[in-house]
Amino acid sequence: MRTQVVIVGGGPSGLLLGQLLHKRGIDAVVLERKTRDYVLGRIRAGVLETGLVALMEQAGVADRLHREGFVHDGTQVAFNGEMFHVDFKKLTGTPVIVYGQTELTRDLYDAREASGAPIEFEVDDVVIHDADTESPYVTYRLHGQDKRIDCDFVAGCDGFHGVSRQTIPLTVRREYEKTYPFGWLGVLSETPPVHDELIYSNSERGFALCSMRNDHLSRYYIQCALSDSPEDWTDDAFWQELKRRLPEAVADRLITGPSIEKSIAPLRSFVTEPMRWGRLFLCGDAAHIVPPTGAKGLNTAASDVQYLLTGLCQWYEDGDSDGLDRYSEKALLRIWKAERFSWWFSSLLHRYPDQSEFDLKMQQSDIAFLRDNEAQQRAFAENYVGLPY
Ligand code: RFL
Ligand code: PHB
Repeated sequence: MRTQVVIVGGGPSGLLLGQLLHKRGIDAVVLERKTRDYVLGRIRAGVLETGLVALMEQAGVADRLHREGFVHDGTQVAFNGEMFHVDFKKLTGTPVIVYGQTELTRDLYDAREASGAPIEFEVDDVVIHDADTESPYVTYRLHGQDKRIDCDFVAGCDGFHGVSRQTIPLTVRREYEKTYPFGWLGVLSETPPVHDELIYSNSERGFALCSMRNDHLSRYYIQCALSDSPEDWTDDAFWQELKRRLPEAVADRLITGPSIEKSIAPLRSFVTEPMRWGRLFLCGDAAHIVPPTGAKGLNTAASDVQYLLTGLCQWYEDGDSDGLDRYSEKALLRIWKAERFSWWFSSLLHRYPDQSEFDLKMQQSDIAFLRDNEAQQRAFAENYVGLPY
């Protein structure tokens, strides 16, 4: 088989790229290791920048997002039992949209299915060959059969644990990583959200986040030890701990209920450079990871997709390689800024095991500065709603 672009990974990056290419008349085959239901069972991101929303519009898959997504004009930050508001709309003119990654991925799967564009699920042993030549190809196994696709380009959209990044030789690849000494315990519950905006809370017992998916579905997180497992936490223990980490007035309003999902995610900052090797281009979590504190993971994947789409369209439509040649440089410039923001916002809100009294004072005054200084709030808001592409 032959196609123009093989997309390894059918998560949000791969599906969005596939749909945008399809709209521009460029053929792609998506290869996904898991089943559709498995991918849709992963509860992840909830906050979309308007840049990602614009790409969903361009892909023709934004109708439900506009109908069901919540427009958030700001966010709440809590510390010392108080809470303050950062007004994104006033400071930047731009809101964010709260719409689950699960739903966005479902919309993209439905669109791919409706368009008849090829996607193979449950593929094994994907290997990318000759990426540093003009004739790359990809081999894999599907239901026990060996398959091969020849192509012009390979998009590595297979997440942090995928094969694409590993295809780039270690002599070329440079990796930057920071791990954090805690995780996030997340709970999804069929209860109304406690507030109409997200609440990011710094408390002496550790970080907490109140988020949502819709009017009757809430998503809450608390900082936990890396050694914890979800089974260690009964629903009761989770709700009690969450309440202790929120201002009293908020805790009193919190409606609790049985969890319908409970999981722990470690926090990591990670970037690989370059994001291109020959005709292989890395996109999304395959190339970089941020701690979820600034809600940047899915949104940085989207800017990669935009830069790669532009490069591929220039190549196919004008025979110009400039966009592809500059892909890695352009993508990384934006990625590192999102890495900085996510790292800073994480350091503002969590308790670290080795934090001294001095460190705590610094953290408290950093938050107070954000509360009291409009320039700082604007810088925060610009980062949160998404820096320009
Ligand atoms: P994904 O979603 O990991 O998808 C990669 C896909 O590739 C498949 N795959 C393979 N397929 C074929 N062959 C192989 N060898 C393969 N290896 C892997 C996988 O099965 C999978 O389907 O990466 P992608 O598409 O780059 O998307 C990235 C986002 O999923 C991620 O950045 C976000 O979820 C991060 N994130 C958040 N991002 C936001 O922008 N806003 C948020 O509010 C937000 N909250 C979060 C988050 C991530 C979290 N966790 C659990 C990591 C909250 C959490 C808790
Ligand atoms: C979520 O709703 O899952 C969510 C929201 C904001 C974040 C991280 C996760 O910063």
